[in-house]
Amino acid sequence: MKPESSTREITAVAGPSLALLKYWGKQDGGVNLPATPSIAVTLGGLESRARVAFAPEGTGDLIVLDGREQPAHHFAPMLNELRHLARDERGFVIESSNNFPTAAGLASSSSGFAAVAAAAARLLGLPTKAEQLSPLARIGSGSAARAVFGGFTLWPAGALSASPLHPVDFWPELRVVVVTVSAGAKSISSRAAMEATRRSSPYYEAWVRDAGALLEDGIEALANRDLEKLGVLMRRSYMRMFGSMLAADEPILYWRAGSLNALLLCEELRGRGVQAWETMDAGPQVKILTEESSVELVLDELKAYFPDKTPLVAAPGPGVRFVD
Ligand code: 2P0
Repeated sequence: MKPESSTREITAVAGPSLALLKYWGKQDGGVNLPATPSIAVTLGGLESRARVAFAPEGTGDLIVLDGREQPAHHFAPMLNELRHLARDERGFVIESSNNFPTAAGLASSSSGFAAVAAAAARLLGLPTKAEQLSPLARIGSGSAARAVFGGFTLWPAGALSASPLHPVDFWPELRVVVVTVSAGAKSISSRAAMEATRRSSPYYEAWVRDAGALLEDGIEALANRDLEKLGVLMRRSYMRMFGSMLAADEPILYWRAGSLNALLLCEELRGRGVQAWETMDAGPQVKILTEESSVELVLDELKAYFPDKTPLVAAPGPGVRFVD
């Protein structure tokens, strides 16, 4: 026991990691080892905030997210690893909140686990550089391995950690317009959906093979800040990811009618020469990559389809950080 630190609490903040090329499926032989390589951008303005303190002596972990108690076993693998590294058996009281919809396909688990990993590591006196947090955050949720870094990241297939590709100010004109088609929680968790795809989709192996083949071109398009080339690759990645899910038994369908409307709008905008390249994750939301100069136009056009919605506009954001 370290009684001197028992009243301390640490707060960390992280933004969600939006995959440009997707992680979908896990390799055997470890926790959340990705079957596919992914590249991603960490979003600014969308935030998960985690406040972590030690639990009263003799009590276990208590985790509350947006006011609701969470099943402790979701967090146990990561928190146990942190305790093991610090040789400290105390439980944690964790209060976490998001300033955007939780569990609806906005990658809240990436930012949430990144923030919890950072705050708990600091509370335990462990090192808290992003590269040290990445393999720990991964144990909580795969995409959190990327969310600890700001800017643009790479997470190779089978890797324990993600790594930074480009810093937050690498592409200042890039914007991500987030259309919240439906704010309810998703029907199936991404973890269960990934496993069902691996287990039952006849297209899973093809998906994994092809995802690897997209990587080199994706890294190059990003290095050149070539939104058109990157956009083409992003579409291949997410469409093929969903192709593998649709072929699962039972089929997995995260899309809603509004998702398709947003996709068709992007197609139409590109036909008019506007750089508007959409991607989707494990939920109905649509994220549109565009340039700052086209944001107003994209928002105006979206109004016709989504008159009662105000899309969020995010830019590349910083990695996990501590607040007083
Ligand atoms: C990604 N997604 O690359 C992909 C694309 C959703 C679609 O990572 O089981 O919450 O915790 O490792 O990271 C969402 O899945 O899954 C995700 P686990 P995670 O961002």
